[in-house]
Amino acid sequence: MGYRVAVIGATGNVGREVLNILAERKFPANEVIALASSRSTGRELSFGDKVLKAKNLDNFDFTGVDFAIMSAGSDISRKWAPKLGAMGIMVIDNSSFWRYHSDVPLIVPEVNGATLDAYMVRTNRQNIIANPNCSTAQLVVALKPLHDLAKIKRIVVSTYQSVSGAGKEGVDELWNQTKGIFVNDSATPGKFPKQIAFNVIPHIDVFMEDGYTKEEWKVLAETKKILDPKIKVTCTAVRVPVFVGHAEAVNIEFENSISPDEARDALRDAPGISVIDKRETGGYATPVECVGEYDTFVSRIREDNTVENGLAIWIVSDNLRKGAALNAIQIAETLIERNLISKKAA
Ligand code: 11C
Repeated sequence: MGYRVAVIGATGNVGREVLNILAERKFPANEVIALASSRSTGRELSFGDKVLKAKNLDNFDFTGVDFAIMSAGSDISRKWAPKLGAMGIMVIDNSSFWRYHSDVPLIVPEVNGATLDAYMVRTNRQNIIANPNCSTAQLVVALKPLHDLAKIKRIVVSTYQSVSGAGKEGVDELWNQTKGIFVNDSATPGKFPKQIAFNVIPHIDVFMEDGYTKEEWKVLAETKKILDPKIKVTCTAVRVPVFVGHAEAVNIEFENSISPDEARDALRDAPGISVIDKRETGGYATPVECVGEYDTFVSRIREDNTVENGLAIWIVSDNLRKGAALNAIQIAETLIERNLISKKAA
């Protein structure tokens, strides 16, 4: 007998990846239920070699459900997560709504999965676990082994984020603008503030008072919450005309000395990381090669000699997988592995 898993927002980019990955990893589920808004009810979705029909979230009876994996945006998470959590369902939430609440854990299993033990023995827990923003997830996976080795003081991050981070509308807009320019030289912005085809846009999410964008602030706030609040973080987040896969150029300043070789060895030994770093033409990872992969790829590991103990690295990962769906499922797997959840239907 396995777990009952409700996938909320199952028809979106991330929800469909959640279904794919649950099937691929043979998650121990005896039932997976695809839930969506009334507008998408009845839509057929692939789940391994089966097809699931999306059910209406508003009418669904959650009795007996063990996990709710939510990827339906902040408004739905704000409304539903506390109700489901109060029913004893473990809610794993992909939206940003709960991430910054001090009593909600923000988890990347390879980095801080062990903190779930303390959370799950707390009597006042809300049963809500937050999944980070895609650009943070891959960043902290790569930083963790380096922080353990030489203590990170400061990072400067520049992101190169694919359009799938902005949902299906973002993917459609890049496709339509690319075709439009090829056919008759027209590209109408809609989802993105400027033309995205054959362009890059230094603006993701809303602007904040200090001139940074919310996406840049998320990288800062989430890195501190997941990895270490003492690390200083500055970020420039940029949208690029790539369908799937976020890349990041990161300059890291350490407290202690660390060579590129030491960093490479530590990264090779760390979970969830593939090092591709040949220092030759093509000897590095790019977004198209990481689509559909679980790992975070680290390349271009070299000294940054503008600071005392500095390294520069390049990080690439599938933003719909490690950045969202995969990480959420790994959180559920971590709860099971650490004996932190029992099946309701068992
Ligand atoms: C993007 N990183 O690429 C965003 C998408 O806070 O979960 C994810 C937003 C979030 O546009």
